[in-house]
Amino acid sequence: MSCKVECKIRYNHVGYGVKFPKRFFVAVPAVGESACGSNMRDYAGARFVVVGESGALAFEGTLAKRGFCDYTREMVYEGDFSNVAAPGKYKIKVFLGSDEGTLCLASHEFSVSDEWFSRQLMANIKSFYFQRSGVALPVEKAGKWARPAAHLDDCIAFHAIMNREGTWNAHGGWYDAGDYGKYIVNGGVSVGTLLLACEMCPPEPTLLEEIRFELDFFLRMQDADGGVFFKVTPGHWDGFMMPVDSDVMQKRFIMGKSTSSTLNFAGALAQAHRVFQKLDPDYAARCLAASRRAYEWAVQNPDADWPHNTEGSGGYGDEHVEDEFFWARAMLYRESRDPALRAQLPGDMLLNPVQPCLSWRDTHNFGWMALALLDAPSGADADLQKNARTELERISAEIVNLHEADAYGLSIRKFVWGSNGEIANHALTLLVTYSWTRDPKLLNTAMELVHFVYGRNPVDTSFVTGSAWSSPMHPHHRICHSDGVEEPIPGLLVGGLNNDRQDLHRMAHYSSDLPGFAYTDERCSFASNETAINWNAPLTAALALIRYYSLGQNT
Ligand code: 9MR
Repeated sequence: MSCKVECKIRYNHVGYGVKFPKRFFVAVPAVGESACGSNMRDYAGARFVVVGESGALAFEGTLAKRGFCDYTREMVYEGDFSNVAAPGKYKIKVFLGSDEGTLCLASHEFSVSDEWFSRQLMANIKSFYFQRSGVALPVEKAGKWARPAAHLDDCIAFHAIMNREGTWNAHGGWYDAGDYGKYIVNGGVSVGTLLLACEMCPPEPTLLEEIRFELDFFLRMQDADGGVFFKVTPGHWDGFMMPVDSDVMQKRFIMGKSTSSTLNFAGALAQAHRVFQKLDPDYAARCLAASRRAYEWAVQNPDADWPHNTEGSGGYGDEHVEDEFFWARAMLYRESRDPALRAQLPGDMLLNPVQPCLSWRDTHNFGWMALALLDAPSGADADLQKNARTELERISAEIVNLHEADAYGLSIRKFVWGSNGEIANHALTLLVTYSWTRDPKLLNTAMELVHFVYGRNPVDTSFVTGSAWSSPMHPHHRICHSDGVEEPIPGLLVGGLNNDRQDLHRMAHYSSDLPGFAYTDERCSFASNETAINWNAPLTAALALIRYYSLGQNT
């Protein structure tokens, strides 16, 4: 017998790590009648079981109340089955009936394993490969998502707003999201986030390849004077067509050269020096020199505006570049120990307080993390590092407190465009702090946040394409909708809950007005169902670090 009211079971649809706490939720709406009893009924103490593949009982327990969720108007209960530690496939069954023993809820099969960290990590890394622009993706690597080279961008004109003759080679790099734009602001935070994972744990070779693909594009985007162009944009927004067809329809242009894009470049390229130093010293030196030239340009041009043009590509307009200056200076200082840069860091720290997370707009934490991860600091640098670590510890404690106070275990308090990226970024902040504190609470909370992304959420969706039975099938992603393949490209994280619903005019069908249900798996829903590299990057980094710190190895 199943439940007539919408009592819902919420769990990670992919799985739980062997050594981690394992919790699922039962959510009971605050309005309406229930076959399991009225809404006022307290389900604390209701029985649940966890069964293995053969149906054998693996665990038996009772629900405990977590609290009321105001963004879904549900009472949320929790079942803890952390004791199930044997790797395998399991299902949860919950008995909510007034008549003891009545089954109301059952989960799909999920795994208890450490293997899924690697599986999802590799899918995430591969999604950056699928975002490659300008090159063919052969069948041997891309399977049914193979496609021919298009958008070569190796000889494109400057957009009319730049009033500049000639052409430029802006070949390569990743498409930003579901659109075909290539942006330095946003490319910077994405590649910087992935570089962070690479400097904190031994990197996957394929991840390094992808990072280098983007960095090569970055290097091409630097002008002769050191400034860095803002973006490569099509003249108009592309329809839902493949890149080869877009090439037939319209031209692409270089647009803008701003302080923000130049500093994104400087920060990311200085960090690239750190990661590639041992692997390819010449390349690393080239990255560092390019970073320095970009930084000098930004110092000379601190108010160079971004192109206020959103016909064909997104804005990524940022009025505050103090945080980008901090990012660039801290990363450059770490690589060069230049005293002139050092002298400005205390001021940067005052001006750019630590944040719960990174975003394309707020890059403060790259500065804080660079200083927290200084190697072998001595004298005044040791104080700098101590200060940075203390601040990151403070913000991490806040994230943990927010997580503990929320019925779904979330540390964010608003659902904005790309909330899944924000959640993954909170996890990343915790994991960076974990790298020196080794406080298990930080690692466990990071994992709890990741559970939301993979299904333990109010909309019962594992937000990464191809990850589970509930994954998005209709992401707002041009290639996914025009490649003739039914399944979307795997490993793409969609934006997720977004209570601002900027796509209502496109007839997106949200199931409820409540913030906690502001997601719809429809192509038109660019506000909740688009994918973007800056959301995928922190999830990739979080998975790599969770795997590394929980298994102490890379497999
Ligand atoms: O992620 C961006 C979000 O923070 C902004 O509010 C939104 C509107 O400016 O733009 C989002 O970024 C989009 C970009 O402008 C164009 N490519 C797709 C990005 C994800 O939707």
